[in-house]
Amino acid sequence: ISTHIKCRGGTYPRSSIERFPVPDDKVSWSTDYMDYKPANFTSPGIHGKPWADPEIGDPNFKPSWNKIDGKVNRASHMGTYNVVDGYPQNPIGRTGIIGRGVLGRWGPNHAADPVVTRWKRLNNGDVEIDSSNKPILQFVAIKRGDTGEWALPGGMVDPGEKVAAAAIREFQEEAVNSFAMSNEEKSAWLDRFNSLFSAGETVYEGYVDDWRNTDNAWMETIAYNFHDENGTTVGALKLHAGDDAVGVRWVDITPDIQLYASHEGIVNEVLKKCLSKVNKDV
Ligand code: RP5
Ligand code: MG
Ligand code: MG
Repeated sequence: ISTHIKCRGGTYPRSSIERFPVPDDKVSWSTDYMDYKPANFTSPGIHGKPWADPEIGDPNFKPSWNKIDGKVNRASHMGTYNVVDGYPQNPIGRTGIIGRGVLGRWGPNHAADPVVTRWKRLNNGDVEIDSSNKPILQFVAIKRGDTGEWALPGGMVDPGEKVAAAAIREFQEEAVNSFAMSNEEKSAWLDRFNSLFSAGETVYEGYVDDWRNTDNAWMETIAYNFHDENGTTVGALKLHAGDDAVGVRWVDITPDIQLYASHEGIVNEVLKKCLSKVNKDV
């Protein structure tokens, strides 16, 4: 990903702040943009939240940029980012807005995304084939409460949490509503799918073109594929939307699929990977 589109132009969501226009050729920080006058916006709602940083300049806030800072990972998957006058700089470029917007962390905000997949099957159990003779891959998508878009059931990594564990926890919360389960039920559920989750493969790590990004705060993720080849484990589950998800279902991965942020790129990578394994096995 060498540019961003969804976090440029228009009104910053859940605010009345207009992003300063950034044409394609002015995204890069290495290109001069003399007239660039981005609005400064940090949502009042994040102040004092346990998951949010203090303001830059607060005497009690001494962040270590570009590294693991206590329990908070302030390193980027995109390499070393610049810190200009105390403010981390978006590694992709300008977004038309400075401040943190609705994001809690200055610099990278780390998320984890589970891509849970199975082959689409006919009633007789055979794998369904598309018009170009390829098996159809499906993944678990949730409908986001904030934008109404279909998305991976991902979420933020908690301080100190392992990223893969965050991906599995978010899947439980958003796609099977683990909030309705007791702690015993939750760990029994994890044990039941242990072999699937421990065989997860990393399919993407890096920047996410998320509408919340600003010049000083942005989303990054690690996406894992948990693939149920026979459709008998997670593939046979009953799904229940939970937390901030307002819907959940199995969605066919097609090349023209449209999803939240950079998620279509991620699921298309998973499709490529799963199809290449099928070809090897034949
Ligand atoms: C996206 O936002 C990530 O890829 C992840 O899916 C999600 C995390 O944010 P929340 O779902 O917690 O809002 O950028
Ligand atoms: Mg969540
Ligand atoms: Mg989420």
